[in-house]
Amino acid sequence: MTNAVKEKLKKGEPALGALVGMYAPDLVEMIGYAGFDFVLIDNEHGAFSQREIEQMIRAAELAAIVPIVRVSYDPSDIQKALDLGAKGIQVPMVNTREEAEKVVKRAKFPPIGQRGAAFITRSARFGIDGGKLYLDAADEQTLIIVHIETPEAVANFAEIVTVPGVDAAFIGPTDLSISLGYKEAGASHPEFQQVMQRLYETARELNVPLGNIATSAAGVRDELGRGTSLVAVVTTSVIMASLSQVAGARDASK
Ligand code: 3PY
Repeated sequence: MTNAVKEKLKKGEPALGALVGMYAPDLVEMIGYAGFDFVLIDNEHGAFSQREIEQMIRAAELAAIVPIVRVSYDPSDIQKALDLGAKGIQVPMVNTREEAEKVVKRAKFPPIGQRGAAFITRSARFGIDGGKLYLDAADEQTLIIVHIETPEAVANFAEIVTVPGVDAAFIGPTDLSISLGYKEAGASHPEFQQVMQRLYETARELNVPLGNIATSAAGVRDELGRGTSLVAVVTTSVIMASLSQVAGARDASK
């Protein structure tokens, strides 16, 4: 059991993923065949049943990409996502070191954490090998990503990202720009970009991989250019831009 995204981050290589907030296993397969490294199944803003998350994870495995679940705020969601076979979790609104420590505790088995163990889960291959292989490998292979999206999280950034077990921090530019008061200009506001710049510098100094979203190929190039380690393309934005462009062809031909 390996986690190709975690391996890339360890080697200092960026990983490219796609954020999907709707139940669409076919789309997950397409993302894999298109060459992405991971799918970020967004159960913070998307509406999935646990069974649907399981099917999205299965599709990711089929297409050989790493399934990461952005869980909801409910703590039991971390356990459920990992038991269903997620190879990583992204936890929204982590604002303090204590919250980051709680996330690690929920995601790792004793003695490191308090994740409940069962040998019969899908992630443990339903106990076919006694589940032991999974228990041995899971803590090592599970990717733990904390979401930085409030002023409080920015103030506590260094303390949050240095919690042992946290593998990466992910910026939420929409939430962060709104909560910092840049609702109108959004993430493009120059002062917001300065905040981002400082987060990038601190992450570099601490050698912590940073993630961010992108909504286009140009956005992906920009993110990779500034050293973003985990780039998640928002599939809804890409699909809507593409649909709008195609629909626009009708108006252009009038
Ligand atoms: C945000 O931009 O706030 C997000 O949550 C996207 O990851």
